[in-house]
Formats: sequence, structure tokens, C-alpha cells
Amino acid sequence: DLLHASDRTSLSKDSFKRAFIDNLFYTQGKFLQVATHKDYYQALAYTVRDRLLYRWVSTATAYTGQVSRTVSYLSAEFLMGPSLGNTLINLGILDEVRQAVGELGLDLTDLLDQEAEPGLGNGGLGRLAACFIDSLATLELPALGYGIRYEHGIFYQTIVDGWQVENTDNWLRYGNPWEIRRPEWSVEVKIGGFTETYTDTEDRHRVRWVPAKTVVGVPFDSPIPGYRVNTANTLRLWSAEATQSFDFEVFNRGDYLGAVNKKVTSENLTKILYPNDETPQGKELRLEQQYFFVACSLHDMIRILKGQGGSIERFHEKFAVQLNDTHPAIGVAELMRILVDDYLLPWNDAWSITTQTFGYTNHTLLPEALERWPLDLFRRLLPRHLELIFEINERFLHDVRVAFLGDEARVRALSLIDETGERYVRMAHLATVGSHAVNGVATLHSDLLKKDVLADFYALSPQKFHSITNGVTPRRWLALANPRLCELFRETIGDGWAKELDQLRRLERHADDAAFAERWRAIKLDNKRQLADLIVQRTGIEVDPESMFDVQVKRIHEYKRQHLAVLQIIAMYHRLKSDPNAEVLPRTFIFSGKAAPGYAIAKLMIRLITAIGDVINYDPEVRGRLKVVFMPNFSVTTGQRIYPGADLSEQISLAGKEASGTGNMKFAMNGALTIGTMDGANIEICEEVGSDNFFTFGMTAAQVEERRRAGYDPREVIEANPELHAVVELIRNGLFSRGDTELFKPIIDGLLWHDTYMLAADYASYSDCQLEVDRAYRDTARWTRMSILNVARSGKFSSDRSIQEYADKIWKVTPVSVPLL
Ligand code: 26Y
Repeated sequence: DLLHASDRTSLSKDSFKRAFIDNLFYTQGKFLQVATHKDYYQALAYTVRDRLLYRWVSTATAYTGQVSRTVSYLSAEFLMGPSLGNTLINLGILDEVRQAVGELGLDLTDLLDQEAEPGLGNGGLGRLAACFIDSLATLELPALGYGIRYEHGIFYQTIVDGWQVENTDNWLRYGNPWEIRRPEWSVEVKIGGFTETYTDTEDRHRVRWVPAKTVVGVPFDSPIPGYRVNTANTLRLWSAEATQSFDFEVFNRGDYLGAVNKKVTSENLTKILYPNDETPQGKELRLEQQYFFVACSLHDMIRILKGQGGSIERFHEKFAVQLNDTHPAIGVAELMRILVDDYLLPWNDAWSITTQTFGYTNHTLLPEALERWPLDLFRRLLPRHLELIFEINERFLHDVRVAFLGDEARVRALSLIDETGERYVRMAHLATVGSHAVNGVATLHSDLLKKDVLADFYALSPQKFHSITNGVTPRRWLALANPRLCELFRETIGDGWAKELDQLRRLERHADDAAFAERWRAIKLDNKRQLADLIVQRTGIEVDPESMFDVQVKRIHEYKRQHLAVLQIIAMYHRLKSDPNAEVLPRTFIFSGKAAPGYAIAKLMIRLITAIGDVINYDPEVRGRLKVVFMPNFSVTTGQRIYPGADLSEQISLAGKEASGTGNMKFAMNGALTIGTMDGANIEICEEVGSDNFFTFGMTAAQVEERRRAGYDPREVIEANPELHAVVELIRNGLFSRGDTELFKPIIDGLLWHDTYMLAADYASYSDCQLEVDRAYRDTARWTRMSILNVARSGKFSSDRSIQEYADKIWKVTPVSVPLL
């Protein structure tokens, strides 16, 4: 009763204002006249958090003593983005709060902008995890997100002289009002050392792990509210701390620095997020990070299970553990270690529990992206786990030999240990063998998994394989990012769409309504004006909101082919220069994305983009009709401002390389049209919106394979295409590098001699397709209609749909409704 009608829970405006001032005084120690924007933000965050905590506690109460299965989503990355705006949306109090702070003379947008972004992920995979926990809560499914509380998230990118410069991210500088430290649930994690055998009291031979060091994992919990439901689930991120502040033995010898050294080393474990995606480096600290958070999480689940009086034999009945790629795959060996060594369960029982517990989601087809750990590194860190992996492998390979009599090539291909050269543990194999379900993230990707990367596993156990197409949360990517469009939705179809995105279909009947189309265009133009303001603010480049905004935002990668777009831009520029009076449709090309710090070619691709901007943007003959912009530091926050202002979405990876893509979905639901290859989820977007409303080009995955088999010579293609040839020559001869013919040589040579991602082969088709885009854009009515239909038919790409499929096919979990206390 004490909770009710209190200024900490009430959603009424007056109560909210009182609580805000109260927090400003008593958490920030400030009063209105001297408070900074940061103070206001913090006071507001705490005011909103109180309202959220009420739901959180109610949810925890409802789940206690609840027998239903809980989902544990294990992910090394959660790219959450700022919490405040999203929380206001999900609690349904955005407008009231805007008013309340307005009455205090503050602008909510300014306050929202104060929140530091928790960039605890690299890109698609980390952001997917964030969308998924939003959907889990919205669907009222009992779930925990488990991950790592990196002190420094993905680096902050600046552009200096056209080059990417990495700056350390310090998101915790002003504190984080959304987390609660829970030292009482700390976990001790053992690492290193050796194993020895011993004889137990019943005279059985057993193995004991004698670790070299212990690190403490401290959980930090954040509430994850569902959309307009009482459910608020938990994101639990682990931070590494030393067991003791310092080593007294060393200290007493008078070596103070030496004494704190151990503490520093332990705490380094969760200091930084590795900024690579797709190309794993065999860094020891990364394996330690993975083991650390997985061991903490499994231990935590057992604590919860025991707290509910459950026995360890029922672990799989209580928890469905999903592995977000192979980063947490060591969990298979860790759970076996716990069951066999700590709980003394017979091997087969332990294995049955383990495989019923885990599900594995694969996110890549690139062979170089599959995680492998050198055996000696693995042994040094996790000697007992390596023994268990050998044992798992022996038993598994026996089954393989029985299934494929005498096929030793199969045995080598399926082995958890790669023995082709230096010996490695293959994490994807461990994850696949240790899980009852394996899934790809789009239909094509899942098919290719079954055909290539995991073909032998598919032959062995086809029933394990699933396909679940990715999705994104419409709360952040529509309701929060595109309020103007959502206002039009509300007036036209109500607001059921935010929970049931398929309801956007009801917009279809307005696709030919001229007045509706006019409003649609006005909204897009408004969004583009805002984006133009941001662009000039961040880059100093003035762009025309009336021009077509042609956008490619994603990590910089050769397979994603940002340089294919560059070639085409140079061709347009060349055309315009050859005939200054040519009818050129004004376009603004907007790029944004980070390159892995050690990925030289990707960084050079950024340099190439900024270089062509430096020439084209300032060439008077262009008369502003073409602009090229590189927006620094692509992030969740900048994404929220970019997607709503886009006309054209570039999704131009080489077919068969992009597992799914999720940016493609965010663009489509914000009314951008896609120019894309038949890759990843592009195929399904095209299918949903209709090929008349989608610009496709390039080879299919099958054609790519065919072409390679036939022997591919990029130079032949380039020489046969005068337009492409001219473009390559312009770069090669130094037009974009002040005569320096060395600068872009690595890109040009790559193109001429290897062209691994077949830009040349797809170039003509892409260039033609861009002309088709021009034609469509000139016909304003046609373009608007296409845009409306894209949005109306994007319902499939809600992460609610993805999560429902995981719940039904893989996790077998059902909703638990939460009564408020
Ligand atoms: C091992 C470590 C270096 C590593 C870290 C991050 C490896 C990979 C990654 C991230 C991979 C990633 O983001 N993959 C993307 O996952 C998305 C969500 O499923 C897909 O949409 C996208 O196609 C895929 O590239």
C-alpha cells in the first residue's frame, strides 16, 4: 500500500514534476538555477527509473515461484543505445513527460540528448540482442539477458583529414542511472592452472581442476521494460573485480605498486570491447572474457534454480540458454564441467541436460569469421574444459563413424578439433554438437549453412536445423526514431501497430490517396531537414533536403561493398563533367560506419569516401547537384536520426555474404526504398514489399558460385566496360588524391587482381539499376506510393515475430503475465 499514489510510482504529471525536483535536490544536490543539462538528465532518469522499478519488482515477484521456463540470452554484446527515450515509449508516458519538463522550462529532446550511449557492441549482432530483449519483455516472456559490462564500449570515431581516428569511449563517466550493482550475487570464476586425477570416497577415478587464479564477477542489472505491459525483465552484465584489493604479502614487503598489480590485471578483463567484427583475432583476453561471463551466468542460473528449490537434474526444464553466435559457446563445456565434476552426474545424463539446454544462432558464412582457438592457448586458460571437449569429441566422432561407415574425411571435417595445421578448437562445431537447435538468421543464410558451413552436421542431424529471420524492434526504430510518421499512423490506423506490426498493412489502402501521399512526403521532407541540420553540424557540409538522400550506413567491410557505391558515384560525376548540362537528378550520398582499427583496407575505404567528397562537393561545375557525406561515429543514436531521413537504402553486399542485415529492415519500415542484391534478408524484404517496390540488381548467390567456378577475371570485365574502366582510371591516376597514385593503390589493385567480392561483375547491373532509381524518383507520385507500400508491408520484420518463432520452435516458452504489486 505504501507504494501506491507515491511520487515514486505515480504517472500523474504533478506527481512527476514533484519527483523530478526532488531528484534534482536529493540525487544531484542541485537546484533549478544552477543545475546543468547533465543534472536535469540525471534527475529525469531517476524519476523515470523509479516508475520502472515498480514494474521490475512486480515482475521479479511474479517470476519467483514461477515454474515456467526462462530464456537466458547469452551475448558478448548488447548494443542497447540510450535508455531514457525507449523507457518513456514503453511505459507510454512520453507525451506527459515532455509536458511536465516543459512546464519546468526544459526541452525533453535536449535532455534525451544528454545520455551517453552504451555502445557495448560492434554492430548487427549486438544490436539484434538489444532488439530481442525488448521483444522478449513485450511478449511477456520470462527472460534474462546475460553479457559483459565493458568499461569502454566500441570506440568513438572521429574523422581527421579524411581518416578514421579511434577515441576511447567512456560511457560511464557521468555514472549510469539505469544499472544497479548486485554484489550479493557475485561469482568467483577460476582460470588457468592444471588438472589432476584423484580417487573419490567410492573409489572412482575423478578429475580435479586446480586453477591458477580467481576473478570475481559482479553483476550489474538493468530493467528492460516491455511495451505497455507490466513486465520489466533484467539485463545482467558482469564486471570483473579482483578478489582482494591488493596482495598483502607483496605490500608488506614494501612493494605497493606490485601489490595492486594483480587487482589491475583482474579488472582488465572487462575493460574493453574488442572492436573487430567478422575477423576474430585469437586474443587470449577475449577467450577469458567469453569464459568469464558465461561461467558467471551459468552459476547465476544455478543459484536461481536452487533458490526455487529445483534440482540440478532439471536445469534444462528451468532454462533455455541461447548462444548468440559462438562467443558464449564455451558454455557447453562449462555446463558439462559443472554437472560432471561438481555434481558428479553420469556423463550421459550430463550430456542430455546440456544439449536440451542450449540453442545456437549462427550469424556468419564467412569462413574467416568462424572462431577457432589455438589448442595451447585454450589449455593454458581452461585445461579442464579442453579435456572435456576432447571427451565430447571422442564420443561424437564415434557416432559419426557409425553414421558414415568408414568415411574418415567426414570425421576430420566434423571434428571439434581442426588438425589440418596448427591445432585449433572449432567453436562453431562445439556449439552445434552441444545444442538441440541451430539456426541461421535469414532464409538464404540458413539454406547456405545447411549447404556449406555446417553441411556435414546437417547430414548427420537435419532435425536440429532451423531458420529464423531477424527482426528489429518497432518501438525504438519507429515510435522513438520517427515520431512524425507515427503520428500519421495514429491518425490513420490507430496505434496497435507498435505491438502488432502487421497492422501497418492497413496503410495500404491509402497508398493511392493523394492527400495522404502529400502528408507522407511532407513528413519525409521534415525528417530530411532535420538530418540535413545534423549533417552540417557534424561535418560542415551543406546538403539540400530536396535532393534524394541515398544512404549506406553499416560497418565498413569489403563484403558490404561500400566501394561499389563509390565507383558508381564517380561514374555519375564523370557523366556530369562530360556534359555539364546533363539532366542530373540531385543526390546526397550519405555514408556512415566504423572500420575495425586493424582493418587497413576498410579504413582506406573511408578515406576514399571522404576523398571523393572533397572533390565532388567543391567542384563548381557540379553546382551542388551531387554531395558526398561521411557522418562520423555511426551508432544507435545517429541511426535513429538517419533512417527516418533516408530515401534510398543501399544494401549491396555480394550475394551469399551478408547473413541477414537488420539496417535494411529499419530503412524499409521508415519508408526508404531499397537498392539491394539478393542477399540475406533483402530477399525476404523484396518478397514482402513486392519486386515492383524494390530495386534489385546483381548476381544471386548461386550465380556467384557459378561465376567463380567458371574462372573469374575482373580485369577482363573492367576493360570491357568503358564507364567502369574510366572510373578505375580516375582513382588510379590520383584525381582523388592530388596526384598521389599510391594512396588508393591497395583498393585498385585488389579490384584488378582479385576482386574477392566481385564488384566488377555486379557493376553494370548496379549502375543500370541506379538509373532505374532515378526514373522512379522523378515520378514523385510513384515513389511515394512505393514508399508507403514498403512501410505497410514491413510487418514481418518486427523482432516480436522473430522472438515468437524462437519461443515456439526452439525455447518452448510461454508468456507469464505480471500483476502490479
Ligand atoms: C569474434 C568476434 C571478433 C566477433 C565480434 C562480433 C565476430 C563477429 C561479430 C559480429 C558479427 C555480426 O554483427 N554479424 C551480423 O549479425 C547480424 C545479426 O544477425 C546480421 O544481420 C549480419 O548480417 C551479420 O553480419
